Amino acid sequence: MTQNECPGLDLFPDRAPVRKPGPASWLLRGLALEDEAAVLAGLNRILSASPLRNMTTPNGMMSVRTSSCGDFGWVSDQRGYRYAPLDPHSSQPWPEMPEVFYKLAHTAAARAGFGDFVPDSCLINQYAAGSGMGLHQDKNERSFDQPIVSVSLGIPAVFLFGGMKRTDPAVKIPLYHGDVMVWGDEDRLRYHGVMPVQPGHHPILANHRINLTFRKAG
Ligand code: MD6
Ligand code: FE
Repeated sequence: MTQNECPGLDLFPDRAPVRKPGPASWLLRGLALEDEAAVLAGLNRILSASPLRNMTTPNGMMSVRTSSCGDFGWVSDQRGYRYAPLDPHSSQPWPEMPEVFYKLAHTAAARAGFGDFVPDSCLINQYAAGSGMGLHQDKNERSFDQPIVSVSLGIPAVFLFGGMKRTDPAVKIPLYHGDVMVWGDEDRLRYHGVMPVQPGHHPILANHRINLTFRKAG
């Protein structure tokens, strides 16, 4: 059925189950809700082993707090960004990626046409009201053949999805608890960012937004 045969479909375009903000970009609304309890349990387990912390970048302190799981964690300091096999706080390997995280990332990628996504890194970002992330490209990974899978939990945020140049216009995509974004192929190096998060309350994650970003880093 086309949208014309089903006019109700575009009444709430914001809440449509699937949106395509680019030729190889997908927004899968609520996909993470299918395994919500297991995902939140996995998150708690990771954060008790590798707690959230404010990392520094060459431009100063980040407003989001971060941790990681999987074979590689995303780390940043005055020297810049990179993937590292050990948590610099504990000098231990990052917590193992929970099976439910892996399954969610793999399923999301497959729905977006990336059938062989094998993430080895999951970055966890925690946003409080006022935290955001400037427009940037994800280009620290060894190969750009694999997509990025980004899971939103907790209070909503507005995702900025731009073009291949920093100055290209960006579309604003509101992301809610359970939404999953996937981008790859010709969209893999698109600029993206997160607008400063508005104050809010979520029944489980209270006044925070959590973002899980899955990648094949190594
Ligand atoms: C987000 N994060 O937190 C999106 N990219 O919703 C990112 O896009 C990101 O946190 C590269 C490195 C770290 C990040
Ligand atoms: Fe990014």
